[in-house]
Amino acid sequence: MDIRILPASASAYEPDTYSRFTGWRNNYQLQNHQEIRQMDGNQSKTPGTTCENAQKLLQLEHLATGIPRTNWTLDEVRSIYTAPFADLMHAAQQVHRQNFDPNEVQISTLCSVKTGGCPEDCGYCPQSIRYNTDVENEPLMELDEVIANATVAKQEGATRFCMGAAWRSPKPKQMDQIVAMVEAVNDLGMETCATLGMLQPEQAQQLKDAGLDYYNHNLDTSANYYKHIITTRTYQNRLDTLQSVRDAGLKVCCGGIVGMGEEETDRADLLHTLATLPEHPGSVPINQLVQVEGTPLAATRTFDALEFVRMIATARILMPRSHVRLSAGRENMDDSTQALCFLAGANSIFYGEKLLTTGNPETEADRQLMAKLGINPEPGKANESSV
Ligand code: SAM
Ligand code: DTB
Ligand code: SF4
Repeated sequence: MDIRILPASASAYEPDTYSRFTGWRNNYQLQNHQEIRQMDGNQSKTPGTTCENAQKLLQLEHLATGIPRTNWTLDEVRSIYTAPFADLMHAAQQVHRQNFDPNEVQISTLCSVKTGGCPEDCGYCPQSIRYNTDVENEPLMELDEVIANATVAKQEGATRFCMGAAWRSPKPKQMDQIVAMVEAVNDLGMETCATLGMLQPEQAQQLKDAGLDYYNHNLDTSANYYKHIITTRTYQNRLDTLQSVRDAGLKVCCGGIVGMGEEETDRADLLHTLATLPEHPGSVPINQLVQVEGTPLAATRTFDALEFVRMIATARILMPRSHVRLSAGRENMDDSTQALCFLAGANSIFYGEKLLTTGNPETEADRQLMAKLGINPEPGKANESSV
């Protein structure tokens, strides 16, 4: 039986192809069963496989090409996110293998170079001055201490060092100090990443000139849900910073957080926004909320592990050449969940026993997990061939 279901003229990218799909969880139900009827009649059904199943699979494979595109429709994102789990995983793995070695994971280590006392009101964050958490405010870290931390991180196997500061945005003097840190970490042969809050175009340029590789600035959640999480800066502020970062020629690291009480539609919206930026972010961190006592989101309902895996798999399909980072929240995930995330296409982690202020799995536990899964660290720029 010939199961070419889409008419030859129908491209995966034409909205018409998808307007026939309805609903959210029922997104695969055809409004028009014409093609199914054409295929039906028990001519040559594979045992256990209905024509409708074949339709679903073809639909997903049509979307999961492994070739980057930035014109995804929200319906497409939703239909990927809500696909039957096995189909979603299969498609994500195909895309992953097309673009990456599936047994390699990029290793980043975080360092909080300026901790606590932040004036912003991000509802998830233990570093906001507005919430009563155990985080102690600290001044900007001395350059020597940053170099010492980066040296240890490198010895432990990290190839990227990410410096985080609890700022709304950096001031000129602080920029000079950060520039010195970036230059010093670069000299160690590590990739550098910084996350310092909002940036003006000239600040992004200054970081680029210092040799910074990546700038992390997350969208955090959907544009709609955002107002429930942060009021002191807008979604547009975040998009503007990302624009400045891109314009300066820095690589973008941008993702979000799940488990903040948002709906499934918000997660799809966030992924849609990320995947339709003018360029896909080079790194896409998917964080699971780390609930910290004293923050407004401390008692949010527990997030379902398989939803997290869906998030990773959908990000992998939508942004096939980006590193998708299984980011904060690993301490609360068992080995099986993490393994599923790697199968779904996650290929980056934060390594080291601390994130910025909260815990991360012990390095020995991570080593054992990677050994059990046969995962190797992705070589960093120090190991790149100069030929
Ligand atoms: N202050 C800068 C900013 O917000 O842009 C940089 C540091 S901030 C801590 C970086 C990111 O960490 C946030 O955008 C958020 O996505 C993530 N983050 C912070 N607290 C978190 C938590 N409790 N759980 C998960 N992710 C968190
Ligand atoms: C990202 O997406 N997650 C990291 C990094 N980028 C800066 C931060 C996670 C922070 C978790 C809470 C904490 O440790 O303070
Ligand atoms: Fe400040 Fe960043 Fe925390 Fe928001 S996420 S409160 S901006 S440190």
